[in-house]
Amino acid sequence: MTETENKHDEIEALLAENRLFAPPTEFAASARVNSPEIYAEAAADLEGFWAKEAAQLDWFEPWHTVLDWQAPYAKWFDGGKINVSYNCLDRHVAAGRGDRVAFYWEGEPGDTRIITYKDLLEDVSRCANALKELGIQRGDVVAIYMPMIPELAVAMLACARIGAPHTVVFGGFSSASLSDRINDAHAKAVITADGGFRRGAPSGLKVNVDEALQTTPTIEKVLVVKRTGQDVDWVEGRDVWWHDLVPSQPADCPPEHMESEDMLYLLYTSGTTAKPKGILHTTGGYLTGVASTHRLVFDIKDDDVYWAAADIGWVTGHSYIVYGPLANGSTSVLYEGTPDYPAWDRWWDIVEKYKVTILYCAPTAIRAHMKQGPQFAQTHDLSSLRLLGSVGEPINPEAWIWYQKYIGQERCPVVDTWWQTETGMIMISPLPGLTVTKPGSATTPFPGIDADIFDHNGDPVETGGGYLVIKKPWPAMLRGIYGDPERYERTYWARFPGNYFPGDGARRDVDGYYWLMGRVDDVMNVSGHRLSTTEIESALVSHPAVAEAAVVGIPDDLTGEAIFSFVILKADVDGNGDLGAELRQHVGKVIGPIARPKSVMFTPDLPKTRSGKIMRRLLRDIAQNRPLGDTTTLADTSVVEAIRSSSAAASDDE
Ligand code: 7RM
Repeated sequence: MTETENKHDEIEALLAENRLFAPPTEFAASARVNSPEIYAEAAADLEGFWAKEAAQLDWFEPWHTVLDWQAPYAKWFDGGKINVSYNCLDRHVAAGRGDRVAFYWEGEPGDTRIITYKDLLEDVSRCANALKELGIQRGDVVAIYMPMIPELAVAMLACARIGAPHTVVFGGFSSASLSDRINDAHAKAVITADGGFRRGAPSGLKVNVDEALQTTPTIEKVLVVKRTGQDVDWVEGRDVWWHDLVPSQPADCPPEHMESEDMLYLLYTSGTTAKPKGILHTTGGYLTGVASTHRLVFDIKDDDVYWAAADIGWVTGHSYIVYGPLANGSTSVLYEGTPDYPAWDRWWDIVEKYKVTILYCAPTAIRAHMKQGPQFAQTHDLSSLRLLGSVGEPINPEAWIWYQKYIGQERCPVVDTWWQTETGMIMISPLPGLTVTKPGSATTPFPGIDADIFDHNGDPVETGGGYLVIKKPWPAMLRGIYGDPERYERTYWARFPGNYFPGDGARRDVDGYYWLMGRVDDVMNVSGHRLSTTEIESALVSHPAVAEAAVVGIPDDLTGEAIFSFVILKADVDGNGDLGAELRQHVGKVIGPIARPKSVMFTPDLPKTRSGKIMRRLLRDIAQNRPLGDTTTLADTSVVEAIRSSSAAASDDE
């Protein structure tokens, strides 16, 4: 029996990927984890496992209870007192590692700064003192709306130092999104900049803050970094220049002794409805989870130069640019700009220049590089790289292979890491010295993570497709949706009571590997078959002409729903002739006739969030010629018009 035959309501698994990649012998030999006992040990004593991980941090006072679980509310390391900024900075300096580089920062225009742990501790302490002078106290929420400059990390750590939860809002979001988030969080101050650089041009941030603050009664102060030098409006008594206030502060600020369960930050995710959810993360468990996963998934060693090419305004930046790497005393690259400025080799230039050893990025970026072709990477020395990571979406097998071949030069393991804003930390991922990887699979749950796949009744699916669930609490899990416990319980815990439901579909293969299949809200129902977006998109991307693809279901008289596909071709391919028909055939051949798209539309671009997630909701609107719904989290609003004016869809005429 195949994996799909016993299903009536779950998600069908169609794509078969048989390539296997064992960890290179040399890599495995010196890896932090190269034997499998860690999984059994963690499973046998989950609390003991996480307590051991937590003990690698410095606590002012020990916890009395590892885990207090009153579903769906967890307390980790209750009674413990800890400070995140102390763990990320002071303890490394105290251990004689103050001269280690924390960040090699590179601005988009090419300006650079090298920041050691000692520098960072002093900058953070000054900023913390400045915040206090502005009236910010322990428990006050601070909104941060900044470009990718070192002051962004400094601001987050300064908040953590004085116990003021932060909420970072993407620099790309509109003033309306900013004011919504400020109001929901009752933020008391904003830290921002005059503007930031994007593709060579300064783009304003302060101007959006001014606009947002028309409707935010709780904001008292605005601290402004000068980055671009552009003109800004100024409100006396409210607005303060960073350079006037921060550098003159004392470089010493004692860290607050926080409760393990005190709030560290809120991060808003848009979800399916318009009102964003304030995902609440706390202190001791979160830091334990991100430090542990960062160390083990990325096999972090002292001489690594680690680069998460992501935005700090995304949870990936919180956990794996700021908190995880700094807790581990790592040396990181921090880059302000886009991968294509001034040319498509910018990333590879950075890898060569700083001798980056570990690169972590999103499939959307990999596919964008794939679209341009490997020649940009081939003109640079990438021999320093030893490990590659992926995050944010399912990575299509072809993109995985391209990444492994052209960037990893067939030498580097690839870790495809599944997790969410809500999980705070990586949940499903290979351990690079141990796991035999399969392109397109996030492989198996991290030690101490009890994941499963359920059918619609909540019964486990041994092999085949269904709903991904997490059955036991983990230390970096969200503690709620800020101000809305009812929504927290309904969104994550009502579908399978007692189990966390992340909203993703997944399938498990005969080896127990997990294959993420996209959001269950995007599942299409074609003639009674429930099909995931991921597999059909991967089938399209496996055609040599295709760089990227997105599919959505649209109503169809005959089949209930029909598959409508949007396809971005590789840079050197011409989409004329019968390519649309050929692509439909191709999908039919690779995964079966039921999955063959009814329509193929060639498009120059796709609507995405800033972290690269395709906004299929908008694609459904476009496919059906409807007016667009909410577009506030769209990274680039011109994309939709570009798609609408592109070539008419090639349609199935059968
Ligand atoms: C880290 C992040 C979360 C959603 C999640 C998935 C998708 C993320 C992967 C993935 C397949 C992956 N946080 N997702 N990583 N799907 N494989 N490796 O992205 O809150 O912004 O998004 O992203 O659908 O639920 S997030």
